Amino acid sequence: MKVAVVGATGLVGGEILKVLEERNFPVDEVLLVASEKSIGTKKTFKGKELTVMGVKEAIAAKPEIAIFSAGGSTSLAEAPNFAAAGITVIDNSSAWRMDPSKKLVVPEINAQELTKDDKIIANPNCSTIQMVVALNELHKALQIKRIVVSTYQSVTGTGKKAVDQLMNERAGKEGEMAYPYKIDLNVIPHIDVFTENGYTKEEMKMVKETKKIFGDDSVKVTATTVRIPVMGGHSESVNVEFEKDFTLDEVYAILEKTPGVIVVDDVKNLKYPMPQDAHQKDEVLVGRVRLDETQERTLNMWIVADNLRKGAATNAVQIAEYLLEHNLV
Ligand code: 11C
Repeated sequence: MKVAVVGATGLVGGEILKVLEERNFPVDEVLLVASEKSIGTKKTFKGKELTVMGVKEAIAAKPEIAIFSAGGSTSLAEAPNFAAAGITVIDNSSAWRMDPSKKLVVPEINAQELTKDDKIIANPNCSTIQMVVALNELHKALQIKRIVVSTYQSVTGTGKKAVDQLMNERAGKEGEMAYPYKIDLNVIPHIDVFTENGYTKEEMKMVKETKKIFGDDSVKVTATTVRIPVMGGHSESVNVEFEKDFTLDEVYAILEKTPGVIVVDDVKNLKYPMPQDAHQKDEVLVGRVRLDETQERTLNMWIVADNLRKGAATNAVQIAEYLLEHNLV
């Protein structure tokens, strides 16, 4: 099994290599792929030094799977070339997610939709993934009517330039700006570009991707996505209204058996999920679960996950694992 990691020098690319290694993904050869300016750069995988190559060389090497994390325009331009060569692409960008001919996959929820013919598979946005993983079993049992979500997103979601901006500001140093404003000691209610309706693209990703992953257009989602000066993970305050009645005990019982979820909810002992706890974990942490006292059949909850892990690299590697286990590549 040969796997190409396209965008290997980026933050998510680095995380994909770590996750492949940690999960002992059965790979004989990893091809590190990046843009012109990084060709020739060295990186280590399983103690071996590997040299970054360009896309043409990677396609010629015929890996079975290519995990892309190189941005939307590279995915649009290059994923079809890999697919045409018979290579299955798992793409982390937003390029293919809403294409009706492409599957948008969170393995715990809908990997069973995958077939051998899926040559470009979309990995959802990080803030969507952690929310749907936490809510999936509750949705199956109680049918979600409406979700109101506000996010508190780590600078790592933007990439290295944003991490550098935060660290430079903290150290009182000048440097390149990833955001239109200072991020340290600030909060920016703006992630990705603004769209016609006044929402940002990040907010609309949460609305549209949730419906597609659940395969249920009746689920209403409204989102406010916010960047905060944090690393380690994204946090979300989620208010969710269901069709069916429930008790809090039933909700905890469902969450405890939800694949990919760890319940961290013991406020008497000050236990609740935080990005510092989610960092480098593959699971989604859920806590602060309580009834919304202003409305029937409604819950408030707090959902935290490492956006570079389950929000990106881990989810992509889990898709690759599923393909392998089911002989789909
Ligand atoms: C962020 N969610 O935190 C973004 C990063 O559509 O895959 C991922 C963007 C995407 O800024």
